[in-house]
Amino acid sequence: MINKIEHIGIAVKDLEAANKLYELLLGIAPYKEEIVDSENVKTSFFKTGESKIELLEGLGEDAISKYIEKYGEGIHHIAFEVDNIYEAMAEMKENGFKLLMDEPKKGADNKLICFIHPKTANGVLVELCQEYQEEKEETLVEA
Ligand code: CMX
Repeated sequence: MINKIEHIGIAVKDLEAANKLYELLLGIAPYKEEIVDSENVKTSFFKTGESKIELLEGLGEDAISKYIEKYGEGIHHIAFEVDNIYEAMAEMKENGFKLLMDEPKKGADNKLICFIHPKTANGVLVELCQEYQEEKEETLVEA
């Protein structure tokens, strides 16, 4: 059901400063920076081998800012990759996990995502994610 840990999400106060730090730590630059409008966060992604790190800065009235206010900077969530998020959500629900949404939504880095409440996962915010490619509209070109 779960393929692997897809990424670890880290809440940071200042994304640009954290990018520089992680560039030094990992010896690589982020492969992507992205604003996720639906979550009101700014993110960057690093890939080292099989593993990914997502840095997240809140843009105001968002989950990351709230988290940092309470706990300070640090590990915010662990994301697990699944092949079929709808099946995974149904199975998790059946097994007693509280899902934070009824339908998956589009997250950063071309993913369909759903979160599991940390109180039902030993205090860890869990993200389920499935690779998602936006279907490109075909442009019909008259011959
Ligand atoms: N990890 C562990 N515990 C967390 C947590 C986290 N990341 N965030 C909040 N909590 C704790 C709260 O401190 C609170 O603990 P106490 O009851 O002991 O005080 C508890 O979980 C539940 O808190 P809540 O009042 O029910 O909910 P909050 O308003 O604190 O929101 C959460 C928590 C997880 C429901 C909310 O942050 C959420 O919906 N998260 C999903 C969306 C998200 O995190 N988006 C940002 C990332 C987007 C991305 O990856 O692109």
